[in-house]
Amino acid sequence: IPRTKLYTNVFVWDEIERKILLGYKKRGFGMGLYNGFGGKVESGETVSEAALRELKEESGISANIVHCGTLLFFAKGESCAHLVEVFRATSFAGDPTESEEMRPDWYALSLPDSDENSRTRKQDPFEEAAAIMSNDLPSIPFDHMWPDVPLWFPLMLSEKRFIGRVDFAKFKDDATGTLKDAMVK
Ligand code: 6U4
Ligand code: NA
Ligand code: NA
Repeated sequence: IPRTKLYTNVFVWDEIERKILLGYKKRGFGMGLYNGFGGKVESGETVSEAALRELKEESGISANIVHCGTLLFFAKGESCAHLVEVFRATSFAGDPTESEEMRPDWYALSLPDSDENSRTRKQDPFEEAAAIMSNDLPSIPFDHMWPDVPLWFPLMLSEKRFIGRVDFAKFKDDATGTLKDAMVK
């Protein structure tokens, strides 16, 4: 069993207004990508405490959260794996505020493009209504997120629990890295 670093990642979305809060990462690991809010779990805190602390530090938002998935990341030649615990907010308070690390903004809630998603989207009246209601918001920038995101994002949005392993050819600080292989259930 490899050594692992433990991280959190929290997604806040609004079912009524069909929008989701993402942060543009300004520095460090994943710089230049959009993501939920999170970071390393520090000693002496629980994973949920870390999730709430990072969410607050990076976005200014307080929330009630539930755990929705676990992702284990490996990269070739790295001695350390990354374990990311993913949470979603069931309610939240506060105004999104830019921090040194993240620039938060709302995006129109949508699914990543896949043949299956675009087929169901056309038939889904809620998606159509959402497109109209969130007209003035940009859509989720999946092309500028970690490449594993489209694999589990639909499960998170439909409130299914997920667990997955993702293998990268390389972890990169400032780019998406190369996805070698991925499996999310
Ligand atoms: P410092 O700079 O030490 O304060 P910290 O905020 O503790 O950093 P950071 O920002 O490096 O930690 O945490 C990385 C964030 O990126 C966590 O929220 C987990 C997330 N993350 C890393 N790899 C990911 C991936 N492949 N897919 C994903 N999220 C990932 O969705
Ligand atoms: Na962080
Ligand atoms: Na942080």
